[in-house]
Amino acid sequence: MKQKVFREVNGTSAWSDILRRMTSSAEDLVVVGHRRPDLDSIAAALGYAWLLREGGKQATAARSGPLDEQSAWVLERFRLEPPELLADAAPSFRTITREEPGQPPSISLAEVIERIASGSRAVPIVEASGRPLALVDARACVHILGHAGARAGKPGSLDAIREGASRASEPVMASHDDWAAPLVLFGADERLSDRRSEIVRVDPDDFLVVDAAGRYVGLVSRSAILAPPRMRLVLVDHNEIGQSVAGAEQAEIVEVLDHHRLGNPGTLVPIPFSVDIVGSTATLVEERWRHRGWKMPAPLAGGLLSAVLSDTLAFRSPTTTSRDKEAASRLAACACIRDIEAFGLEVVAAGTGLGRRSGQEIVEEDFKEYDCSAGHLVVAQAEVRALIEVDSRIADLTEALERLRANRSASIALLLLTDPVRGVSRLMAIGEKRLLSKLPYHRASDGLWDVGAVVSRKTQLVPALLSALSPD
Ligand SMILES: [Mn+2]
Repeated sequence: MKQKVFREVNGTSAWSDILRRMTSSAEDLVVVGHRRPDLDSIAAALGYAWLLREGGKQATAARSGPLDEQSAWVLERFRLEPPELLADAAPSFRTITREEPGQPPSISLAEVIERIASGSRAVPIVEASGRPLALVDARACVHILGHAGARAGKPGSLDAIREGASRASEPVMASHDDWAAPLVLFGADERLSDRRSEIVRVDPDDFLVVDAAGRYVGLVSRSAILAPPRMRLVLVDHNEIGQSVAGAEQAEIVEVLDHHRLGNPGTLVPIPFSVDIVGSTATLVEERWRHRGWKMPAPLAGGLLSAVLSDTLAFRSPTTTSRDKEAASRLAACACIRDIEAFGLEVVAAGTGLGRRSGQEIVEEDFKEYDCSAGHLVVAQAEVRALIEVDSRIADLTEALERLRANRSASIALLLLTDPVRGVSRLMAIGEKRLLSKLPYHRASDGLWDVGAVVSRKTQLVPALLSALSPD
């Protein structure tokens, strides 16, 4: 993996600033592709976020996982910055934290009251090390006054308040044990939904937020915890929540631009929703640019061209449409790529192959699940540099596929091993014998099925499987 274009910024200041901004304004959009992103998800997110920004919107491209080798190669080839890594789209405490300067343990009750009188809702008391000790709000101040003066009379009487006030220059922490409630601390990167129930049982309206090392970060209010602003997601190259970034179910889906089967969640309000039968989402992004009549930046055109070529296996996949080819030729002209065919093979060859990845990484990188009357199917796909690469990996891939089948409680699990350059595949399958015997392909001596020129799981393998396994 090329470190140069591999920027993990989630959780650090740059991305957390973006995160906070993204959830603070109704205008901010996050454009994100599917989990285990491929080049189409990466390029479509960049290209569509760019288009939205050209149109005057605030949009940030994100990715829901690490860059694969092909995407890293393409981004470097065209000097494109990768989308930001978005690990979780659910609202976290960080997204609603407000700044309130921490005060030293020596601060007096009088100084705390002065801060509250001038607008602070609560005053955090923080050690020099950053560890928070207490949060003093108006309710606590009144309690301290009444308690301090209780010896001079009934709490709340004039005598008691005068006596309490005479001690207001003492450090507020001196009487800490008398007034402090148990300290509730929230981690900046914790999901609100994981800890929301804890505030039901306690009184305060404000709470302390700490970082992973336990250092004070800021305050959150009860009202923000109960009704947080939600991240506004534009989904590209997928529409199913199950394939989306973690926490997407807690975000607001504001638009979908995709070329896959439908499996979308309902929305409360109508949203722009575009799913079209083309070979890549990058094609749809190019068409949007063209319809606006805007000139696309050359590096972006290069990235989108690569995505069209990657998803269509350089036009060899049966999912390829004339619209993909037309979009590719316009993108190639813009990116100054003269020989699309040759460049397409370069892009496809930049894919990983099996390489040094473990069997488990290979089978789990890209699998989809299907239900039919014969049972539950899990169908993984991996690209190889050449089919011969498979020979030395049959044992560990079989073992990994068996584990995947057990984990997903599937009747059978299949792994389509595709050589995209030559346009051929071999199929590995394990599971219930009654189903394996129905596979519509010839089984070779190595135990794998020879599926010939099948390269598309979506349009070739799965339809053939489903009709063979459950003929009705
Ligand atoms: Mn795609």
